[in-house]
Amino acid sequence: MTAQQPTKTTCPYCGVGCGVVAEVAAGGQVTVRGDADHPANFGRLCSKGSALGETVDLDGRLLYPEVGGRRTSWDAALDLVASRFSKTIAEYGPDAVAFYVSGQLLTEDYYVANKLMKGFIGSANIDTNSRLCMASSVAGHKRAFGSDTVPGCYEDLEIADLIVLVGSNLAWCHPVLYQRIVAAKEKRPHMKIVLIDPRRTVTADIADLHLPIKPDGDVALFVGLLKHLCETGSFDGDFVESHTSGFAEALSAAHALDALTIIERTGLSHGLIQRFFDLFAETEKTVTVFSQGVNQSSCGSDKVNAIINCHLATGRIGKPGASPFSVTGQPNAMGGREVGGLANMLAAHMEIGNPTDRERVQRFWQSHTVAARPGLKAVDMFRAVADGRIKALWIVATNPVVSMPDAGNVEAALRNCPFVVVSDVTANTDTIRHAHVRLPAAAWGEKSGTVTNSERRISRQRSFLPLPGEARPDWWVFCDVAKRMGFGAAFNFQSPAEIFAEHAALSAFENNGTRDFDIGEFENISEENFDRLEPFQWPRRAGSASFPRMFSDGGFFTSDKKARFLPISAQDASRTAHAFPMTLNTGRIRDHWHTLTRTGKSQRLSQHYGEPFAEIHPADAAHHNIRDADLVRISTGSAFILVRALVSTRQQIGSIFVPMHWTDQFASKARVDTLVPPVVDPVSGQPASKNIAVRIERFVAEAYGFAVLAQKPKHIDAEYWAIAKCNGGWRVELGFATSRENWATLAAELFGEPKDAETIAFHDRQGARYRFACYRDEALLGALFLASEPVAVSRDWAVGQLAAPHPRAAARFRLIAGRPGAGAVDKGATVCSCFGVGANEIAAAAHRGCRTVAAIGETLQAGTNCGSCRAEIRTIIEAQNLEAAE
Ligand SMILES: Nc1nc2c(c(=O)[nH]1)N[C@H]1C(S)=C(S)[C@@H](COP(=O)(O)OP(=O)(O)OC[C@H]3O[C@@H](n4cnc5c(=O)[nH]c(N)nc54)[C@H](O)[C@@H]3O)O[C@H]1N2
Ligand SMILES: Nc1nc2c(c(=O)[nH]1)N[C@H]1C(S)=C(S)[C@@H](COP(=O)(O)OP(=O)(O)OC[C@H]3O[C@@H](n4cnc5c(=O)[nH]c(N)nc54)[C@H](O)[C@@H]3O)O[C@H]1N2
Ligand code: SF4
Ligand SMILES: [Mo]
Repeated sequence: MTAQQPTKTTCPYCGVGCGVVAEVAAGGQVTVRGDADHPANFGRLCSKGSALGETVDLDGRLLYPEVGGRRTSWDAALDLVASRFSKTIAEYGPDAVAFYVSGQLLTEDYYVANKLMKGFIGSANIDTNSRLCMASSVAGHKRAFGSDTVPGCYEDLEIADLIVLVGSNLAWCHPVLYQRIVAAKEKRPHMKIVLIDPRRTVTADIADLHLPIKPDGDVALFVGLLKHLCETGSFDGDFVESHTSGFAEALSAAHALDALTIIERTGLSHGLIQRFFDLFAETEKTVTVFSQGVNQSSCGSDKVNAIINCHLATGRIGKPGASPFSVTGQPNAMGGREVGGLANMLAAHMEIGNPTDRERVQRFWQSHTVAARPGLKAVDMFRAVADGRIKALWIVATNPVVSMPDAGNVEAALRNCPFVVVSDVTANTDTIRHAHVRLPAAAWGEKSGTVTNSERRISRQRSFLPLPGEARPDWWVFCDVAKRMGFGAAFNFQSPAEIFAEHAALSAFENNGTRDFDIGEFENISEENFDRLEPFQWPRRAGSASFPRMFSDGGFFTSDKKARFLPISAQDASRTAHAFPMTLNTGRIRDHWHTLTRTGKSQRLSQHYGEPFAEIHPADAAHHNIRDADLVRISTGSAFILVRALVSTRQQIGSIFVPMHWTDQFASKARVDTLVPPVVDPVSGQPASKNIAVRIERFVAEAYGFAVLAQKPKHIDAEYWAIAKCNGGWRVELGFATSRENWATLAAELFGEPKDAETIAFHDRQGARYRFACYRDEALLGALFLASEPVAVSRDWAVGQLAAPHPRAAARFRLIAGRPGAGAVDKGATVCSCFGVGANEIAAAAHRGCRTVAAIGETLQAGTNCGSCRAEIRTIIEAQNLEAAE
């Protein structure tokens, strides 16, 4: 194999949409660096983007089509899919089938899926994981602007004087935008940042003001802000008069909310609220960034409109440094909205409820039918699968058994569904295990097309790896099934470029400025020009330039071109009850992506957090007799999970935070969505994944364990286990309800019974500690540490032993004693995953005098590559400074 020319493409993770340059070395090794020319990141990358090269191997890939768990040909698999869908439609009508797709599809994949369902099958039962992600923002935009338009752009974050982050953990979830803000604030120190989040996240470290709001207190806060803007005369009368309607009604709804109720609903002090209100009122250049703390709520759409109301009142919309800004999660959440991938939308930002739009799209597609009404939104769709209304379901590029609310029932629904097709890149997921037909999809690096990021910028994803096994791109699979269902003429695409051209043509079709989404410039794009396509922002009408911002002079997409204020009243959002007194909040961590199918393959990214956890305030922990590192059982009436306790003052009293990432592939019982009830926002249908009433208790374990293993164990028999990739193998955390007479059987189960291996064991009866280690020649095959307390062995050191040679007996005994030898340093929990630097090393360097993040970088390299850990480094330095001052 010879080295290839570098390929410019786009990161497949978050909605920042960073440009990357991928290189394949002669040995096949992939390296990825930031693309200095891409306007989203100008060369920067975060920890996930930097580790992309580690996630493209074929380990764990689904490479061949399977029916009933057996390998088959594409022909046989697709014939079966097409005939079962056609038969179900013939027998029960088009609404008896459904597609559940994903914001991680490319626009071209998405376009053909939507065209097939809405234009040819004739049902709108296509919904997407964007329902769990962006639906409330879409609903809010449409209610206010008449269209789903994001008015601002990334540059606004650098030129604003005030950035209000609402329900966004930008430092971890949109790290390159966070880095851009940090850099801008260093240049313009007067820039202020306000964070509104119940938790004091790492993002709080750059905030001038943190409002630890009560769960779902945001509506009250922003309705209160509107009232304040009015009372202090801080609104833009001209803008309101010329470009909006409904101001008076919105104000009168706001006036119904008195100051005491705002304090009660937000849980914030009068002083904090006033500081925020004054700052907002006096700062013209204000950007309000919002994300899942806003969207994923039973009042998510109202939160969005309460925020937009304040921007409309002040005329701060689509102006340099002044806009409301919904940041999208997935790499192509926006592209999915553009092709109409949600059940209540039609292609190219047209309306499924509008007969003229429906007729226009049908004419353009030259189809015999078009869905006449909106289809089922995700939660209702899985309900319909459960009660048998949907009899054939095709799931593409999403893992709903993990990520949907009511995940236990979602899984049961799939188990009972007569026909489930799953297209995925991964052979084992919690969802694919229920598929009758498994279709191997081409992964990032192998597929080609476009994605749209949070600032409406469309960029190319380009392939640089060959298609492995028999994997095929998703667009090809949809088109092939459409052909087999008899719709060949409309799906005769030979390449993503042809699909993109049709999508562009539809966006411009009879548009004439009536619809926001128009990329008519590209309706005749050639293969060659598609290959060369540079990132650009929409709209891009034929013959005209892009608009970086929209609506600064009105021109909304409502019938009278005016934006709508929405009258909003704030309800009490508390959900806790006597039996379930704690609020469960869920979300993301820095180095993992969703259901771990990709970041779980990287040992670097699995170091930051190696197991599922619950963050608990010390007061709640004490109340429930839970100590740091204990196991904790979190339950609702019908389900429970088991995770590690992390006691932390970042959490507010009464709330706990659990990440969404862990699946049955990586832990015994940590699918947090089994606890999330199917409660949705009534307007958007988006689930409320951040405010769930639960009970917590200490899981009384008689024994705890920790193991490092060169090979992944096939089966683990423990009430609690969590497995993560590490350098040289796997690490496993264990918890047992009851201790065992004979732990040797567990060791045999974990290590297998390798031939020619030498096992040494150690049993300390007094301390109730057992240790096993297993060697072949000088290599450690595995080590197991058990104790009656959470195992206090340095994880980092133990993992390091997998790669180290063990020639001498003394070192072997030191290992089972669980103690680094003299001179061996315990690095502590990994903070910088790019260079593998641990918390203890940073603390020691800070103690020795490195008192800035830059100084730590010079000494240890930590924080000098992607910079995602810089906020955590700062926290460690500050803790050292405090210690020094005491
Ligand atoms: N590392 C990483 N980055 C990612 C992803 C990932 O999996 N991993 N996923 C991507 C995707 S798809 C998405 S959608 C984005 C999500 O990006 P974010 O929305 O930033 O991430 P979350 O952690 O889901 O939630 C954000 C914050 O909302 C807060 N919150 C909870 N309830 C409330 C509330 O009532 N009010 C307010 N104001 N805040 C509240 C939570 O405490 C949390 O800190 O991240 C994207 N980026
Ligand atoms: N409790 C709780 N639940 C949540 C959230 C939360 O904050 N809290 N967040 C919600 C949000 S915002 C989101 S976006 C969802 C995300 O949840 P999911 O979409 O379920 O998560 P992913 O792990 O990204 O799943 C993507 C799947 O597609 C596969 N895949 C990757 N690339 C391709 C491809 O090119 N083609 C095909 N066919 N398959 C591919 C991957 O292997 C993986 O199985 O979770 C939602 N669920
Ligand atoms: S911020 Fe990180 S995850 Fe998001 S697109 Fe950029 S490199 Fe990828
Ligand atoms: Mo998302």
